[in-house]
Amino acid sequence: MKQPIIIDSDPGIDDAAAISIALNHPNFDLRMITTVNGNVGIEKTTANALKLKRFFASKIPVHRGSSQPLLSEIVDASAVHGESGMEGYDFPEINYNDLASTHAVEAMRKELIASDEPITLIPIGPLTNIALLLSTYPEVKDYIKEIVLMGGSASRGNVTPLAEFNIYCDPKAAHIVFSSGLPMTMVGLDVARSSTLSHATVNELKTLNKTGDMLHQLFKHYKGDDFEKGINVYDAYTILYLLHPEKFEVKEADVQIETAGTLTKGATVTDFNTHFPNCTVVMSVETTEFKNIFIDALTYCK
Ligand SMILES: [Ca+2]
Repeated sequence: MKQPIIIDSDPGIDDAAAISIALNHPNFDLRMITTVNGNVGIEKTTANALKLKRFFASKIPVHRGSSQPLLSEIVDASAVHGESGMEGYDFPEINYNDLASTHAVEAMRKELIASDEPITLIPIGPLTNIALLLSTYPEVKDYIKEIVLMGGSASRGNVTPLAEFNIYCDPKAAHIVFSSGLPMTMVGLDVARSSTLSHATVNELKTLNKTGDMLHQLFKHYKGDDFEKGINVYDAYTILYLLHPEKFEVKEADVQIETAGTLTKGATVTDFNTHFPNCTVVMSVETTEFKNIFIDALTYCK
């Protein structure tokens, strides 16, 4: 049975990998892509989502969302993803007629309450849109199956010693989402670090299909990792976890967000000894298994 999902994203090179699979894999019923300020500003992340929509000639609606975090200052990651946020591939020209007119938060609310079955939300950027959705329309919680997000870390961070980028960008939003009481799965740096895609695997993508070629060119411009040593396709782990949860090691934990710390802002404080877990933390996946499920998922793309 197809899993109904909504992707909330700030594309983003690794977002492009996640979206490619979500748009094309027969196990998913992707209802919409919503965009958020994150890796780059909202105009660019929205343009990048529209580039992917064009690339796949997809009918899935793209809705623009929040242009800044709830309270914190904007931080971006153009140093990692390039000036446009998805540097390295010559995408077809976008057409703003492809952009849906409704705001992301309104569109998610409408889709959720009209859905016959609960929908899984997959945030792969800062959690601003999801926090606004849950605080503005708490009644939508009844229509959300679970939230499977890319963000956080049970150990070290990447943007600061203790904070991962998506959570660091909007810690207040993350706090709202993690305290929502909804079933949560944190797909963070722990699992991404457990199974880096090797340089050889990334090179295999080149000849896999058109999508593999597109991703290979984007990955070459990804400055977050050393391309020669291999890369982490962070956001794609959410989608691959939903396809093959049995391949991943998980642990239950209580995860709280540090919103006020001066050195620790955005840390996901993860307690595995709690009797009151609020979150499933995805810890690891075996490297060869991960490579196989990633490549297999991409074979459904053009
Ligand atoms: Ca992202």
